[in-house]
Amino acid sequence: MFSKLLIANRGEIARRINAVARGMGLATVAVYSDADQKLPFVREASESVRIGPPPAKESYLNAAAILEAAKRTGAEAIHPGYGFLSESAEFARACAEAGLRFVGPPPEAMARMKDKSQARRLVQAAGVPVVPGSADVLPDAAAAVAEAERVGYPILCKAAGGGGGIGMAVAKDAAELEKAFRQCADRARAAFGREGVYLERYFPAPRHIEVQVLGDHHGRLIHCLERECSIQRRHQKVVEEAGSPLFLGGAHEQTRQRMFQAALAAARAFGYANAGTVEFLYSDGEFYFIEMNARLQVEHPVTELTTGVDLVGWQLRVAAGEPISIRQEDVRRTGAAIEHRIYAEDPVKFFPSPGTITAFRAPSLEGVRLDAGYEEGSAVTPYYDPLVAKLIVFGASRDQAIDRSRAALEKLVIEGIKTNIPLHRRVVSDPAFRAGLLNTHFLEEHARA
Ligand code: MV4
Repeated sequence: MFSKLLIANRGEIARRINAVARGMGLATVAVYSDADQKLPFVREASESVRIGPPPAKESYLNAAAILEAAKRTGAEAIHPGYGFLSESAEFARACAEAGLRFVGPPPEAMARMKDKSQARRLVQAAGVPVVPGSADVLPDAAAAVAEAERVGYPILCKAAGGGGGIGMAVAKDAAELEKAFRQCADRARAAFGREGVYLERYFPAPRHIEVQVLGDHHGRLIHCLERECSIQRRHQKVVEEAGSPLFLGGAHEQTRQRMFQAALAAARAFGYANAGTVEFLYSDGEFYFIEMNARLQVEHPVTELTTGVDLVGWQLRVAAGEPISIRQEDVRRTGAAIEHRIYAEDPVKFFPSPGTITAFRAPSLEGVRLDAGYEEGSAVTPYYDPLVAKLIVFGASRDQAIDRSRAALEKLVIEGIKTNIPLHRRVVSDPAFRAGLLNTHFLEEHARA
């Protein structure tokens, strides 16, 4: 194991990685922008290095400054967290060239996943079910219309350079597809500098279910069961659970097992190692691969709490070259866990709501944990993701987890900024949520103010 880890991230995930690393006896280096100097993640690390002004491009995305900080402090490994440089194959390569361990998959695997159309082809060839769609990106709107005749409407145009829903455009017929194709290409060019667009049959109200995988550099690969992340707004997840309520009481067990096998096959096709997530859509009894994420996910704690697998700890051990010693048959779920993402946003208009947190009181309740990037007196600035905290709740059953969530959300106090806590209170009081009747449009139909 290496002895000093640089954490190339901020907020709650930097604190979480720091806590795990320190617990394993490692020294840690925090890097921070001028906007974050007073945040707890900076203070809690063994040492800290300023990397630049507030804009992410000049700080948390500034690979040169981060590598320089690693060199100066003698760090031997870099954990990128999520977002920022976590899915950059170039950064992973630059780490290797600088003699540093990148805590993540091999750069080659990251490169294979980056183009979402190429990723589709690759996993399909490995026998993984994908959404019916085009085999490749299409040269123009006319080619898209021709291809759509084969695939069938409604059609969803997706940006190959993207992922996470950026640039997607729906079309119900050929006339709409002409427009949707151009719109998607334009958005892709603006967001990623590449305009490749591919087609998929559009599912109007799918569930989003994902499978956690964990591989090492010795050919071992396991999955750590599923999470359901259907409750989202504009591609921002809001509530995540382990396991999926779809599978409560042993329902659809064969489908679930096939999904796990598909996730392993996809990860193998990419040559994956370290922690990753394979995303599926589920609709009418069938599941379909949509993309794989080459990083630790925001919602990983619900998997840790229900399987007992220390994902961050294993990320570090795998990066140090250790083999995974967990056997697949020993990965079993106990209980249920729910994560509520608390965002600094206006609960009605959903605008970001920066400001200073004047009161921050976490509930002290059985099975309840708050992973926060901020504390009382902290400034939430407009430069980064509006996530201020994750309320993570464990219960022996899903019903108990929901009851605990309700109690915790009643007690949770964050003042000085607007947050979406009221939205979470409505979600956990909604009969459809209790019944596990989820899809990606849940918030348009339920838990309304
Ligand atoms: C879809 C879809 C319906 N049909 N693909 C959005 C994020 C990206 N990872 C894939 N996404 C979707 N792909 C087909 N063919 C609906 C979504 C989608 C979605 C997926 C997961 C979680 C939330 C979502 C919200 C809206 C749309």
